[in-house]
Amino acid sequence: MLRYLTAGESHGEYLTGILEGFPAGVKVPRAYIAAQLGRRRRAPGRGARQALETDVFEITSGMDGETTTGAPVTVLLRNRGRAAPGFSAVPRPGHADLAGMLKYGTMNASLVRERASARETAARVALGSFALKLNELLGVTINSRVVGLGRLPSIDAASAAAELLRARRAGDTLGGVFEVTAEGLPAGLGDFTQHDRRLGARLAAAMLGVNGVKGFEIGGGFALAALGGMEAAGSPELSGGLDGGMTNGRRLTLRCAVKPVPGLPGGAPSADLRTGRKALAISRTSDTSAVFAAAVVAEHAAALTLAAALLEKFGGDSLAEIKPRVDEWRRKTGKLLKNL
Ligand code: EPS
Repeated sequence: MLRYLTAGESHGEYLTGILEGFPAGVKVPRAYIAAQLGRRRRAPGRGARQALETDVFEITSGMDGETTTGAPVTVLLRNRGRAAPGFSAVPRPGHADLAGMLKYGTMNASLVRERASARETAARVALGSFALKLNELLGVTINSRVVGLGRLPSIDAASAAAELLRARRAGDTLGGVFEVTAEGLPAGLGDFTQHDRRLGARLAAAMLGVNGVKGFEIGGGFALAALGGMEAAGSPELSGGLDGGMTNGRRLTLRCAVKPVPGLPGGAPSADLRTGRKALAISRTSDTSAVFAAAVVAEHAAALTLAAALLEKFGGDSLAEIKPRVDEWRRKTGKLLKNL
């Protein structure tokens, strides 16, 4: 079973990630992990904190040089923006602050925001880069792209940059929509025989686990609801690569809606929970939009879920054991799929 955990606070000493159940014999160059972390960190829409963080990391277990050994992999990312959590009894609306304060019985919103912060996603990307590499070596190509920003239903680099600049100047933030796709997935990953084995459900959990994601769809998604069965049957790609909770050999397409960053640079009306007096919740959040970074995080989160599903289907403790099984399965199922 492939599983992973992260730990660490946004402005704490380290972010830590542990990946367990990952096969031996997978070469994951340090430069590859660094490149993935860079994609997340340098995504458009980011604020001043990203100029400070370099996401320098260390791998302290589970690798022989640049190749995995099968033992748990530990990644440590040292934060450059380190600081004691401080104290604030004023929750920022739209963030985890209020619910987290109630839940953990604290008057200090800083204790909540330190862990709820999307800084944690750096650790997820570091671990996800192992999964992305495994997918790649098994012939599965995973990609992500932002398809909508704020009110712009489609974007290119120039229009996105202009919209981000406009929002930043106006003291506003933006949401957006991103897409994650996977090509080359063998058919039959996931399972229809139990609700929690459905790959769509597992991918939904991974996507909705990405900070700020509020909407999720597979293939035709919400638009499918308006189609007749006859119409839908003519476009099998609307299934988004999944039927009955299993991959069907087609391209996997997932879409997610990301909310605008709720912390506004100008502050938001709130209250001091100790006194009950009205107060302005000042946000240190300096990102104009999280959607570009979230797309990269989601790509890695999807890679982890797909790697888990591949390992469940094909088993094996090393890449040398797994790869021939995947190739053989592709040959066998490919012949049948060709007839359709
Ligand atoms: C975040 C707030 C900002 C972001 C941070 C996530 O940090 P700060 O409070 O220091 O301005 O930059 O994201 C990261 C540091 C990162 O590496 O993604 C938040 O509140 O979620």
